Amino acid sequence: MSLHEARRRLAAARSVAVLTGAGGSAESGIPTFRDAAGLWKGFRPEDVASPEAFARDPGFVWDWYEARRRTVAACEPNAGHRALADFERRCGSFTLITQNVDGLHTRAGSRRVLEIHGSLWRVRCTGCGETREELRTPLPEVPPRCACGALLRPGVVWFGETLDPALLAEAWRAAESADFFLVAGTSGQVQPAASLAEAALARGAAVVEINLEPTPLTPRATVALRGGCAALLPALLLPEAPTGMQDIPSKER
Ligand code: BJW
Ligand code: ZN
Repeated sequence: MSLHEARRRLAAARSVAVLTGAGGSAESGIPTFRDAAGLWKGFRPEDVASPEAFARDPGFVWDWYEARRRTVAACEPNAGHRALADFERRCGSFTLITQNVDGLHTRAGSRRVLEIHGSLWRVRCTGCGETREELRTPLPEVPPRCACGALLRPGVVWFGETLDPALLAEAWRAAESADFFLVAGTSGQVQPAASLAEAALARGAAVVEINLEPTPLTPRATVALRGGCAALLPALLLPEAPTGMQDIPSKER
């Protein structure tokens, strides 16, 4: 019933924006951050993903990123990533905003992806500031160094760091002009990403959430679909919803 309602709202939308989080890649085999068996198990996030942690022990931080790069390199995009890529090709006005740094949306065929938390596959020099792609894993040396001699760091956004202003501005524009805003696989605990859905709600957009669990957004979502992204993104976005998907437990406003 609610999947039906979400599809009806989507069919009526002129401008669509999507925000994805770690839950979107969970079914590809990539651990999330805050679930019980998540990436942070045994660590406080700030102890690994922060400029202070890197300044204290760049080798430790790089070991963690290298382990993640290896995991991601061995994983494939799932049916949810593919459904988003397919939808982009059919939708006139579409923006995909992701908090994920794994690159799986692009590997699935999405053309324009706003990677607001950066990418595991980019490095940036802490000395000269040069940014480049780095696809090799394992890296020849850990921690890696730039030709200028300074340490390279992962091209991601850590706690306490600002997001790329141009990317963030584009994400805000998309959220504020969307009449359908989809939030998939994110706990909504990290700012400013979590506020994008609030902005869309404030502008009167239909906000549809896909998640295994309730989040702070759930009570205010127009439709909250409870389930995994790999099944629900195709069920929502593909032209023909697979049969048997009409009974997804959900909450409708
Ligand atoms: C499934 C599923 C399946 C599972 N299907 N669903 C205002 C108030 C308070 C604090 C702040 C504030 N503004 C800024 C801050 C500070 C901070 C922040 O937000 N802290 C909060 C934790 C309180 N934000 C920042 O520092 C940001 N910078 C900033 O705002 O700059 C200005 C500023 C600076 C300082 C002070 C004030 C302002 C930067 C944030 C950068 C976040 N970086 C990370 C690491 C990136 C690099 C890396 O990957 O290593 O980004 S942290 C981590 O969290 C990562 C993720 O992108 C991000 C979000 O996580 P996500 O995707 O939601 O994952 P989970 O695990 O939390 O949730 C998974 C969800 O999926 C769950 O709900 C599951 O149920 C679900 N799920 N399987 C569907 N199959
Ligand atoms: Zn350099």
